[in-house]
Amino acid sequence: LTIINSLPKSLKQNQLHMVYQPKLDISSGKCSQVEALIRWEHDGLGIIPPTEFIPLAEHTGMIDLISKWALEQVLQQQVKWLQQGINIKVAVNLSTKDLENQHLPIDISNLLMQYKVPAENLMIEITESVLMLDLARTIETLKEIRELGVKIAIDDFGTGHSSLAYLRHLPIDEVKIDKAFLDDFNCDLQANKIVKTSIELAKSLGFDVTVEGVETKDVFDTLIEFGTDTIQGEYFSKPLVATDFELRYTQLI
Ligand code: G
Ligand code: G
Ligand code: MN
Ligand code: NA
Repeated sequence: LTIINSLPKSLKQNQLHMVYQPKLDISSGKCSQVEALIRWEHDGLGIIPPTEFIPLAEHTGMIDLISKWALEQVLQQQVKWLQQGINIKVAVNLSTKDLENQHLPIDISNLLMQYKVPAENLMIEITESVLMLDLARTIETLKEIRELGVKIAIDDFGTGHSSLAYLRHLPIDEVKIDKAFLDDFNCDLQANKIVKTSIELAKSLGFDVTVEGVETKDVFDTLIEFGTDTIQGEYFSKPLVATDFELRYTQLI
């Protein structure tokens, strides 16, 4: 718990930054989206992975601070990119805790106006654990965010307890199939079938599909055959700091 106590100070001292992982649109063969992933370089402790501090932040209520920082960081970056002619959608990971905050839609709306970034350039990623909240209220909150023009993705799909049958009730745009399914992709026919079926079902429900964690050409080729819209993973690009992304982007468009 002590590391999380130093978070406000670390934020002030700019010890947190975002990296951006490009996503490849299969139909255009281009990069039109990136996912923002938070990094904390603590001056005493070195790099603290988000899998360590995000749960602590959720537990202590400090997630509000992180999520607000993350949204502002991404919108500031968008302002710079739009000025450079880089017009892409950026996805931000929010916590299930954020969805419990009834002010979230108005907060997002205010930030979009403050930075003058088009709503469609922003995507929110939430995990399927949002389904454990009050469903009616969650749907209402997601609807309000989506009415702003912001896109919504369900992240890590397949790791929780829900099914696509549940997702059909949610006002979302995209399903991101968890990288865990790719672990034994080639040697495990069952894992392979789950991914294929998930892609087909998600698409038949009208959602875009991203598969994440794609590391090899074999998996990449198979996923294209399965009909995924977008792929994300080290085969295409690892997460990059903003300036590296800018260099890479000119090669990607
Ligand atoms: O980038 P990496 O693989 O280390 O991310 C690990 C986990 O941390 C992922 O589940 C990712 O969704 C989460 N994560 C990364 N950045 C953020 C962020 O800005 N906010 C939240 N809430 N989670 C994040
Ligand atoms: O938000 P989400 O849980 O989807 O977080 C994505 C995580 O996956 C990040 O921590 C990111 O660093 C990681 N990641 C990105 N590309 C790859 C990949 O090709 N393989 C693996 N194993 N992890 C990846
Ligand atoms: Mn994510
Ligand atoms: Na994931």
